Amino acid sequence: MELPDVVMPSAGMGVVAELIEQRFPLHRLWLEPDREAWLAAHGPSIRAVASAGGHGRIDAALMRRLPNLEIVASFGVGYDHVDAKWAGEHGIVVTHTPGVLDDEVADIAMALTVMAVRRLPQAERYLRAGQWLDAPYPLTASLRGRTLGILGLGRIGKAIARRAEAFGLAVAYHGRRAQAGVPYRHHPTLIGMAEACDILMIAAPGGPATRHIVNREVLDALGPDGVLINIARGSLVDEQALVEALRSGAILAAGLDVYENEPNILPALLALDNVVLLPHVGSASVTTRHAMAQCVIDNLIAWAAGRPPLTPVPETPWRGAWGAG
Ligand code: 8YV
Repeated sequence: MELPDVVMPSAGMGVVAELIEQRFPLHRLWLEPDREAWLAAHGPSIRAVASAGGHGRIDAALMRRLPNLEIVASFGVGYDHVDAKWAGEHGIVVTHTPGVLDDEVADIAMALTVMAVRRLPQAERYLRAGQWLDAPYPLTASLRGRTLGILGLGRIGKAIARRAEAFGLAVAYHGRRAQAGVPYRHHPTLIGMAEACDILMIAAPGGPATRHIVNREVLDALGPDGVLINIARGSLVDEQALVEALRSGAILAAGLDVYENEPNILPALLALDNVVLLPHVGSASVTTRHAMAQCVIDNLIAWAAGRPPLTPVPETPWRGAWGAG
């Protein structure tokens, strides 16, 4: 069987390209000196695109240049960088890498929570600066008696909820509808949950439908003892409103792993002392990134063999092998 060529539009995680290359002829589009000329010459023969994460978009403009495209195998559980709606409308299947990263990301969610509430990065800086020699580190807020409200109780949200229970936190969630068999309190509105909880944990997908849903009103509802944690996508938060809320004391603190315009961080956020900032490392362990990369490859292998891809996104259900009717 002749193996189909795979195009990777942007660099992202090196491990993805390495694994693909062991199986398929791979074209690294970002290394082409004239991308447009390459697409004009080779676009019609390309049936598969792989995304290795990072910040490259796979939009309609790119997919139009590949008129015989059948699959976009994307790295990461979130796929807001892929225009999946357009792909679905044009018979292209998009796959992502759910499940393999839930525990890793949930660990970081809890780590950020403890770091933000107990001011651990600040405490470490205090020690390194020799200030402990002069006085003990100031007392902080506590997790005791607090309620964690999860925005988006999907696979990752549930992994966070299990950890939060072990921490002794009360757990609630907001999503479009109450989920059967879930022991946590459901809040039909985000503002209602923000009012009722102390820590607002964002674990919902990015994209236009959720853009800036954590806004000034939600942050005000969270209140002066409230803490915002985001391990999902920066686009869900109005960052200007967050800066204002942190500056004015409208909320106590925040812990962020993701940003609206990453890797560019608002200078105003960098200047604040009551926010903990991580460089999008939720899933970034060798083990988990490797499992995610393997999931990208497994989807491509299944598709190339005419089998259903393993993890298509809901917008692009598998409709059978190309030409199978
Ligand atoms: C990755 C992620 O860091 O899975 C996701 O949606 O955000 C992360 O696990 C990202 O895909 C790498 O660009």
